[in-house]
Amino acid sequence: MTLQASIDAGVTRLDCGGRALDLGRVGVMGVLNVTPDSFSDGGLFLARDRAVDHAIRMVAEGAAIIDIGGESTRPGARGVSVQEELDRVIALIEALQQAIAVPISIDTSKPEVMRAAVAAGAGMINDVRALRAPEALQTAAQLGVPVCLMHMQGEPRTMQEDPRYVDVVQEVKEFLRLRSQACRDAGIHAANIIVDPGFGFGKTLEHNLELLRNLGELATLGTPVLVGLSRKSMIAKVLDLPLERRMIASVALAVVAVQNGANLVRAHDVGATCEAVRMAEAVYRAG
Ligand code: 8Y7
Repeated sequence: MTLQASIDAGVTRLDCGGRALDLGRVGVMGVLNVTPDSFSDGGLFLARDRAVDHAIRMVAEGAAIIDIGGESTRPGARGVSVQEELDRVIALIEALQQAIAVPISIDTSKPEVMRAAVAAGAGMINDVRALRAPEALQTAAQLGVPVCLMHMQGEPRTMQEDPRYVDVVQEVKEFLRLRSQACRDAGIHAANIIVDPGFGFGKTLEHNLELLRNLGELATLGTPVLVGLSRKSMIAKVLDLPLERRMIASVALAVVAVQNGANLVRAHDVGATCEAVRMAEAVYRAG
């Protein structure tokens, strides 16, 4: 059965470590930020409480899954150690697992973090490096949870310096096809693979716009498509707006993504994104 056929039949439900993620409708993935500075002082518990409260609010606003990550992948960012990443996310996942009922996704590229996060209650691996780190593929296969494979050209520290493609849509699609194949070869169930073009990860504004315009090409891979457009600098490049004023444009981009076939939308402003996504779905996925 093709993805669209199973969605139409209402049987596309991912098992995220015992929690269901229903892909029969477009899901919003709420971004839970882990602020590193708050963990280096006595504010540790306060920060954790605030993060849990924020996750509870995002779920109330309609989030289908919460994504939590301890490594900054912003352009220019340097890597963090395994221990640092574990310190930032594991106790928070344990607390979240009690506080919310939707699946929790762990945004990491490190096998050690994947293992500890799934043991703590995470039910999906969201890897901006598409399981290319040593042992990441085998670890994800062993853990048996769904994986999101994202395309990135280069590494966060340098990826925005001079991104180049001959044909960005075909190159991203081919990368995702090959990584999906590698996952299946490693024993990851085909139904547990999600792909993501990685907006802003080694891409110019033109690359990002072309990918969004042609998102339907990725949907032909037969795998659910996740997109992350929320508050990204491509908005600043068009509108020259600071981070805190990018919600309306983010929501507009989410609508375009749904129009072009996205199944999951990663967003900071969950309530607004859910309303827009539901409305776009009513128009484009009728019947
Ligand atoms: C994405 C992401 C980020 C994205 C997926 C930001 C962790 C940068 N962006 N994961 N992560 N897709 N799958 O601006 O686009 O949120 S971090």
